[in-house]
Amino acid sequence: MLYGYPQCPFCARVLHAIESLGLEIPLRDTLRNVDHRNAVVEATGRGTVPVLRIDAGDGRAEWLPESTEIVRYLVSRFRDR
Ligand SMILES: N[C@@H](CCC(=O)N[C@@H](CS)C(=O)NCC(=O)O)C(=O)O
Repeated sequence: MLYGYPQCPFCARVLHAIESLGLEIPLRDTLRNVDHRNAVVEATGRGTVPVLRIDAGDGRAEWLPESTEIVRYLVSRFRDR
């Protein structure tokens, strides 16, 4: 799950990487939905986006901020699928 919004250039960078890698990662728009923005603030302590929520599958989640770190993570995990 990616938290952010398309008009944000840092989010757009991540969205472009997601598309290039052929991934389907839903966008939770923090500009349109205050609940999504609040979730980011609660998880990271700030409202800065993009933030990637990585669900472990057991109910736990890791929240990864910073566009360059998110792209790095996605490329390293999914490039050679
Ligand atoms: N270094 C961050 C910068 C992200 C950033 O500045 N995002 C802006 C939107 S484009 C933002 O969330 N600003 C509001 C805030 O920081 O509370 C990254 O690369 O992800």
